[in-house]
Amino acid sequence: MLSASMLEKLNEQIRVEFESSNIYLQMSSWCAMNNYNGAADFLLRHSEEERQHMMKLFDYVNETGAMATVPALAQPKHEYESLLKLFEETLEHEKFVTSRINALVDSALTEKDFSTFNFLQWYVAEQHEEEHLFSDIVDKIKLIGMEGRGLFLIDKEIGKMGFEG
Ligand code: OFO
Repeated sequence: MLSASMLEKLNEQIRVEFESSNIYLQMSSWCAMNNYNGAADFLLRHSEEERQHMMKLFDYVNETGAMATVPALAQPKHEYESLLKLFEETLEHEKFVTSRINALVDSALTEKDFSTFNFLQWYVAEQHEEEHLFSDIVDKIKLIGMEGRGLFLIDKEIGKMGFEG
């Protein structure tokens, strides 16, 4: 059984994952409009992954007998200076999500809520993967550069990334 404070925190994390899904969906749209079709596909897939992260939390909360709540969501920003800036923002966003997961793990441990602590380990591993993935993309864009053919190649490369989830 979840404590009232743990329920509130898990519902808040549901909102964070839901917003992540929408942020990446909006980014995908910006990429499609700017003809970065590889990045658009990648971000669309990632948006779906974030929805799955949200649903995993949603199911967990409901399985405990408490009620997961569907949150109100802020509209994501929809203007980006460049593909590099956009992916730098994804990396910053994932670091923010990691800090939220870490705070949740800390609360679960403090409360001796070992079931939630155990459940959250999946997210700890996932955040490690995601920070690595986005940091890799930012490094690749910087390395290949955004001039002419470089931009075409990096977009193609991004389109192939992250399929393993
Ligand atoms: Fe991209 O992170 Fe969810 O958890």
